[in-house]
Order: sequence, then structure tokens, then C-alpha cells
Amino acid sequence: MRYELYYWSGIQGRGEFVRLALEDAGADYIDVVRKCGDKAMMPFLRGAQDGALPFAPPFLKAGRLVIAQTATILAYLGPRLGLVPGGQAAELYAQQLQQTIADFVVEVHDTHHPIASSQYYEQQRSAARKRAQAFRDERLPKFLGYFEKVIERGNGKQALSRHSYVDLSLFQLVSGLDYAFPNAMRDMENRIPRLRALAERVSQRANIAAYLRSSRRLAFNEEGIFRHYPALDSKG
Ligand SMILES: N[C@@H](CCC(=O)N[C@@H](CS)C(=O)NCC(=O)O)C(=O)O
Repeated sequence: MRYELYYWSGIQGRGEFVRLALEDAGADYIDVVRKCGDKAMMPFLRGAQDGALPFAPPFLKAGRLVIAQTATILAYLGPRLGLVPGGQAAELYAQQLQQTIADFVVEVHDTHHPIASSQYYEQQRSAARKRAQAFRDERLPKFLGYFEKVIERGNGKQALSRHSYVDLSLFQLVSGLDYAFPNAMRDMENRIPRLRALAERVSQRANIAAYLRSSRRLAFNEEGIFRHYPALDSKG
């Protein structure tokens, strides 16, 4: 099966959670928009294509299937790419964790866009500062503390009984947060040893290490979800 991934070019964004799974598994896939431009997504978003109607990218085309929502795409790919332990309980738990990651990603996004996604960060700076402070003080420790506990209850090293797409997404979360909130992440350091070790191990997996070195891995930037604005990471 040759998978087709559709996601905005120029940013890692939510597409990266899917891309990491495809890369880790060595799957055959085309990053359609990077090859053909953003316009390739439009027929799907307009409803001019058969199959499910996506609200927003990322979406994946697998044969005749069109699948949107990052967590749903990963729930579909997990068993096919060997990236989730077998059995209903493990598959459901993986999905639950991925949905929690998706919730967290929304909160990360809202630190720089607390008022409206359609406005520039510069138009909502003052609200962004307040939102980011609450995020750093309350939400970041709560979510990362939860994922630390998840790994403790998993096998001590991974979220589930073995390597899974959830581990890949946790790696992406930690990488993005290190980029966006280096000070806040330094303050969290002693509280998330398992999450840190997991992220390090994922970065050393052969296919992931090769991917991270490749030009397919875009750098984090101030167009994506994880943005570094010093004012949002300050202690004052
Ligand atoms: N819950 C969806 C969110 C998808 C989403 O918000 N995609 C963004 C790009 S990362 C987008 O293009 N949104 C357009 C919009 O919300 O109008 C997921 O996890 O895949």
C-alpha cells in the first residue's frame, strides 16, 4: 500500500505526528502537498472527492479510504504498521492517549493564538502572555506529569507494553516544547525523567534518526504549532 499524506507544506504541524509513524515503520508514502503544492488538498476540503469529508489537514489517503483527524489516522495506521500492541484494550488505550496529546496540542497552539487563529500573534500579544503564563504554570506540568505517569504504568520505558505510535508522538511533543518553551521545560526537567529518556530513545531509532537528519524533517518555525516567542516563555 502506498499511503498519501496531505498536510500544509512549510511546517511540521499536526502532520508530523503521522509522518513520524510512517517514517519509523519505513512505510511507502508520498507527502503529496510537498510534492504538488497546497492546492492538492483543496478538492478534498471542498468535498469534490469521494469518501469521507475532512474538516482540516492532516488527512491520509489509503487506497479509496480518506481518513482525517490525527488520532484517527494513527489508530488506523497503528495495527497496519506494527505500531501498537495487539488487542482491543491496547488499541483503545493508544487512541485515548493520542486524543489527550491532541487536546494538549490545542492548548499549545492557543498560547500564541488565544483570541483567533485568523489573526496574527502580534495582534493578540497581550492575551497570549497571560494565556502562556497559565499554560506554563498549570497545564504544562499537568499534562507532562500525566504522561510521565503513563510511562511508569506502561513498561517503565514506553507508554504501552512495547514501542507504539504514542511514543513517537510523545517524542514530538517533547521536541516541540523544548523548542517553544526552553525555560519552562528546564524547570520541568527533574519531574519528567521517563519522558526525557523515552524521547531520547525514540530519537535514536534507526529510521527516526535518519529522518531527523534528512531534508524531509523541517525545522520548527514561527508558522507552526510549536513557536518560540521569548515573551511567552519568560519567568516574569
Ligand atoms: N483535531 C484535528 C485538528 C486539525 C487542525 O486543526 N488542522 C489545522 C492545521 S494543524 C488546520 O488546518 N486547521 C484549519 C481550521 O481549523 O480551520 C487533528 O488533530 O487532526
